[in-house]
Amino acid sequence: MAAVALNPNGIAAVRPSRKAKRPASRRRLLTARAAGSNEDKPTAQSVLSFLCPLLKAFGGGDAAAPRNRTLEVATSGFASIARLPFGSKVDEACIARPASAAPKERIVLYEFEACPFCRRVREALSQLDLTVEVRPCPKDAVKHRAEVEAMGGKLTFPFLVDPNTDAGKGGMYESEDICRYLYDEYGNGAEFPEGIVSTTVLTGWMPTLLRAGRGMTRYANATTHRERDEPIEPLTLYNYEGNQFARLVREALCELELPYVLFNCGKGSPRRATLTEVAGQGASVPYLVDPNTGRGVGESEEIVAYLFQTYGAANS
Ligand SMILES: N[C@@H](CCC(=O)N[C@@H](CS)C(=O)NCC(=O)O)C(=O)O
Repeated sequence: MAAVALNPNGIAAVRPSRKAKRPASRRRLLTARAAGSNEDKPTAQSVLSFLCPLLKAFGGGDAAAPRNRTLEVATSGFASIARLPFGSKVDEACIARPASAAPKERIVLYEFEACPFCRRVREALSQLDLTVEVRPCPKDAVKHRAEVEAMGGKLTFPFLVDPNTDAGKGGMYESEDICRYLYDEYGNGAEFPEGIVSTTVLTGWMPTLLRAGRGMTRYANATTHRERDEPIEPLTLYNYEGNQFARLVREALCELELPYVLFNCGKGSPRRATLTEVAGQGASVPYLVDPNTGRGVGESEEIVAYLFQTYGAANS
C-alpha cells in the first residue's frame, strides 16, 4: 500500500472541503457544542480531584526518579488490555483514506495523559490514523492551561482546535462530541464506535488507576516554557494509543509540559513507512524526534530518561 504523502510536520497534504458530506443537523450540533457552550459536567472533575492526591501518593513523588521497569511495563500493559480493542488498530476506511482527505492544517489537542476523557480522544485519533499537535495540560501547567482558558473560557479537558473547519476553529470541549466530530470529518466513512464500552464509563478509568496518576501533574523541576530562554519546538512522537511503551513516553511528555506532534501509526497504518524513513528499517513505536536538540531516540526507557535529563531535573 502506498504511503500517505506527508509534510515535514507529519501532516498529510491538502484536502478539499468535505463540509457538504455532513448533514446540516450534525453541523448545528457540533457548532452548538463548540467552545463557549455551557455544558459543564462537574462529576468527572470531582472524581479526578478526589483521586488526584491518592494517585500522587501511590505514584511515589519524584517523576524523574529511577523506576521499576518491570512494574512500569506491566501496569502499562494492563492499561492497554483494559481498553481493548480501542486505540491500536487503524480503521479500514482510514487506511484507504486519500491524502487529500486528511487535515490540511495541524489540529491541536489540549489534554493530559491521565484524563480518561482525553484518552478516549487519543484512541479515536489512533483509529483514524491522524496526526495532531498535543499541548499537554497537566495540573500546575505554566503555559497550555492558560491558552485553553483564553480560547474556550473554562479549564476542562480535552479541548480540541481544528483550524480546518468552522465548527472546529473556535475550539471544542466534550470528548464524545470531539470523537464524533473527528469521525464525521476525517473518518472517510468509518463507523463511530457506539456503545458504552468505548466510553469512559466501564474501563476508561482503569489506565489512570493502574498507572497511579502518571501524566497528571507537572513535574516540579520541569525546565519547559517558564525557565527556558528559547521557545520549545514541538517534538514528534511516533505513537499509537494502545502501545504500552508509548504510554510511558506520553506520560513523561505530559509531566514535562512538552508540546509534541503526535504522529499516530497504529496497526495497519500506511504511515508506518514514514517511521521507517525517519528511524530506519525495523524501527518501532515509540520513537521520538526532538528538533530542539536534533536527537532521535527509540526504546521507551531511553526516551523517558532523555526527556527528564534534557527538560527536567538535570537542567534545574
Ligand atoms: N464530559 C467531559 C468531562 C471532561 C472532564 O471532566 N475532564 C476533567 C479531567 S478528567 C477536567 O478537565 N478536569 C479539570 C482539570 O483537570 O483541571 C468530557 O467528556 O470531555
